[in-house]
Amino acid sequence: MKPACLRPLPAIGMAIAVALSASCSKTESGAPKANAPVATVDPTTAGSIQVQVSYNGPVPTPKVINMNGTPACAALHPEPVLDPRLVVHDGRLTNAVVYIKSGLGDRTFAAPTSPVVIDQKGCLYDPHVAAVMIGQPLQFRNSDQEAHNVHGRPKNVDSWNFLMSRPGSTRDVTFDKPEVGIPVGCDVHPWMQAYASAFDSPYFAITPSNGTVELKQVPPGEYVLAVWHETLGSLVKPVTVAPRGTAKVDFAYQAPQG
Ligand SMILES: [Cu+2]
Repeated sequence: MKPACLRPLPAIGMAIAVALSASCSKTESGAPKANAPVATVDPTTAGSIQVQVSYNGPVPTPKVINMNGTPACAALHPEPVLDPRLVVHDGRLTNAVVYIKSGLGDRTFAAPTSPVVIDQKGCLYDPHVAAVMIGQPLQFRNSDQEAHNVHGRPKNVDSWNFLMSRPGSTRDVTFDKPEVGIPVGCDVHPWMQAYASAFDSPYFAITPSNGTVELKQVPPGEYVLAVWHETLGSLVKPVTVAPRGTAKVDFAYQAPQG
């Protein structure tokens, strides 16, 4: 564990800490297996995994987010904004993170250089759930006039916390280890919550409203596939990808009892 690169400010009227060092704009860089050769996937044998994530049971009526504590935020939303923590359409779950949990062995994969963006817009995170590869920038953008701080609270990688007060500003975070479901929040506006994940392979996807994703260009092999959701937790299943084959995996979460 590298030392945290962020230093708390003395109390300035709100319980936030702000990164003081420019070097902290990227918390970490580089992959832990940087010396290992990057895997090449043979396109003539690669297969795919089609995944459907379902939610069985009654879906609670989403709550309306109350922004009245910050009138400037509330004024941006003439229509009610619904809590995004459990979104189900026709029994399919949105914002579930599907990924290969194990089975890739020692393969290492090159990370895309293009960032994945989480925008702060209307005092909300867009998207609510995002994922990158290790070494790929996760870019926070502030499209609001309102100042936000971005506070990541991971378990394994270094935490981060910085203030974004300038409209249009961006700031990148990168990861040197995988971690799933890192809570990200704004301490100024407590309803602002997002989740970030970092993976050491490109085999991950976040379910859209139809609850269905496809992991492509997967080498033939036996894997453990996992899905994570912020309120429902994790499920795992084994899956075998045959050469040029398409494996299908259905995950089904059950509605919590009571
Ligand atoms: Cu905020």
